[in-house]
Amino acid sequence: MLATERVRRFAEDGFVMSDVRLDMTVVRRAEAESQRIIGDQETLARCAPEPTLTPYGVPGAKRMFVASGAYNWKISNIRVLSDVFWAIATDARIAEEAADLLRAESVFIWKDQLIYKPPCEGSPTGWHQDSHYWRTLSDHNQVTAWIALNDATVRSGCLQMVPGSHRWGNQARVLLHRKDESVPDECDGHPVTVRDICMGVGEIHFHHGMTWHGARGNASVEPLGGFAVHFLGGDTRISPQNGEISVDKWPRVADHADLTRVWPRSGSLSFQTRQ
Ligand SMILES: O=C(O)CCC(=O)C(=O)O
Ligand code: NI
Repeated sequence: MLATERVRRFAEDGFVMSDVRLDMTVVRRAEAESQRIIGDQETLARCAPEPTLTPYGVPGAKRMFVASGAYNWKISNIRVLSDVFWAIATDARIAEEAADLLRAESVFIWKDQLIYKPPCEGSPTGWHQDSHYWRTLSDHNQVTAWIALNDATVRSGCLQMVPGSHRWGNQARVLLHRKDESVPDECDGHPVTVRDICMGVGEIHFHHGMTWHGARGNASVEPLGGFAVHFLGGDTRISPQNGEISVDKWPRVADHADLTRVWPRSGSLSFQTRQ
């Protein structure tokens, strides 16, 4: 897809497929790394218990029991635990596409996370907007690249997106208080439709920080791994502390020493805080 066509579709729908597809050798290595880390008590002991709240490059791990006795896993910032994931998260081809979509001069990694759903009963992911959780950021111009480490189908736990929903503002109030896994039929006069995003192994899909999305559960006989990298532009500002009100005085992402710049590229990117 031409860059202009990708940007146009992203602006309209709030999501779009990437032209990049990872090599099978890289995907297989990432899968093996997922299994290694999930099974390594020593590494897990160094992870914070609540992944969504971890700052910058701090790894976090959370497991959620499913009825079969297996676990759904979320490992955040797995790139600092694994050079295989580091290489994928900083892949220049993905970063360049993210720069187009963010319309940003420079692109940084905000967070990453591995989502792992065991076979047969891996639980669904509820409807949400990623940027709603990132309250210390001055804007909602973020983009997530979701990379399929296995075939992601309706049966195995593919992503689901609501086209156009990135333009409807923060609807966390609507999304997070629903009793079931459904979305409302309409939102402020906009009809709500749901699209399943079926992907082959190694394929990459982008969604905007405000796009309504969730994911199906895994009812297939294989595990489902997804690696999500959340990107933001260098001009976004980060609040140094909760309650700070002077956005102008907040440091720009580009001035933060702790965040890894992935675009534009200058030389090689070394590990930031490899643990
Ligand atoms: O893969 C999933 O279950 C959810 C992924 C997600 O919410 C994201 O990548 O932002
Ligand atoms: Ni999400």
